[in-house]
Amino acid sequence: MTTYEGHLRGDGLRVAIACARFNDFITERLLSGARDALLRHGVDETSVTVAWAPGAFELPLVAQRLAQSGDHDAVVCLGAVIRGATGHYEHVAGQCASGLQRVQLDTGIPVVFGVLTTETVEQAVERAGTKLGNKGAEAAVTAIEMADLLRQLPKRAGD
Ligand code: INI
Repeated sequence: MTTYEGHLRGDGLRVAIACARFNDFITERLLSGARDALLRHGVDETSVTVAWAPGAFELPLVAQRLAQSGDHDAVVCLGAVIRGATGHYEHVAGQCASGLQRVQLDTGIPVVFGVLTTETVEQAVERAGTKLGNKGAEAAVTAIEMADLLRQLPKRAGD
């Protein structure tokens, strides 16, 4: 039996973070959680790149460029889509999620969905470093696990 499992080994990894500026009182906390988690798991600070997007809707395009560059082993995407604050919540959240999934499948680079989708500002605050942890940190840990897993999995035929 062959088993593959990603481990939380950040040494040698190059990680990009795409962060939405919309609701930045939340996304800055997600970014801080993500950065801390990367460094605590051995990612070198000089190997972390941050790109700011205007909002969650723009994250897929930014993630695509970062993933296509060949300079990063994983892309962590951070944003906060809060229903109370928008009538087009479904469009922004849905297009962001499906766009990011498309980017990871098209590029073969792990793209992690660290975008909060909540009903209220309070729920977003709870997930950005208070009661319910920090989803930015969780996304960073997922990126490390996925990058390590992909290092081990068989390469595509022809690569
Ligand atoms: N962008 C977000 O990241 N979060 C939101 O809650 C949000 N709301 O409320 O509308 C939001 N809108 C902006 C959107 O992401 C785009 O930047 C904008 O539509 C321009 O394309």
